[in-house]
Amino acid sequence: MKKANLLIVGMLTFLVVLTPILFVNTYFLATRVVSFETRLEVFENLTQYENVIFSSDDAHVMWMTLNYGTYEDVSDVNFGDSEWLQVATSVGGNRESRIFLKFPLSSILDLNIVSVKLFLYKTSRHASGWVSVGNIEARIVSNDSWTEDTITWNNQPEYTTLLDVIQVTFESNRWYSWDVTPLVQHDYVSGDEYVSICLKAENENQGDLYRSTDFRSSENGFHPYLSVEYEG
Ligand SMILES: [Ca+2]
Ligand SMILES: [Ca+2]
Repeated sequence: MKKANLLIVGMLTFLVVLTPILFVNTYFLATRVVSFETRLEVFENLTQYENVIFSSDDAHVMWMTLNYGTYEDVSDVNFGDSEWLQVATSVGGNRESRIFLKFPLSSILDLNIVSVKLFLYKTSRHASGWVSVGNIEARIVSNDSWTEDTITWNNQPEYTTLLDVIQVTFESNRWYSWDVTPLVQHDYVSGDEYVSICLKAENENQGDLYRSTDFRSSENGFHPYLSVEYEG
């Protein structure tokens, strides 16, 4: 009798403990499936257009970061396989991040390009206590020899002419775009194989103390892309 009681108590305890664990696990699995379906929808919507060019390389480079109260030099670290692309700047000088993107021009159809827009998906992810980076510039990078597996803060290619600047909203989750038409027209006419673009804070080392904005990288399902519009 006692043994049977113990067995029942044991089974009840097991169920009470196990049910919430199973529920939480199912919830997370369901969330993951939904997010995967959303990504697939994004890709299906995009790939039906022949005027979409996905990046071949995407990475951010970072100068220095404050890690649990101590400075860790990451200026030689490569972040090419990161799920995030970060633009950051801080007056205190404990972090500067820039994004570098490269796109193949082999799928450009003809010369009659009317407009080319660069799209990246921004997330609300940010370090605690940091605010939005505010305005983000797209700049020309003429050197296409960098790769996402080797680029670091210390070996980043030089950026030059400003292409476009846009304001991003803090904690927003959505696509943002920059007009990069002149660079793509120029490089395509010059017979260049790639366009390279740098995204950086408009005012590095000015304004609020800590500013950062994260986008999703190609490793995170929302691939940065160019949308090309042709004449006629
Ligand atoms: Ca990457
Ligand atoms: Ca180029």
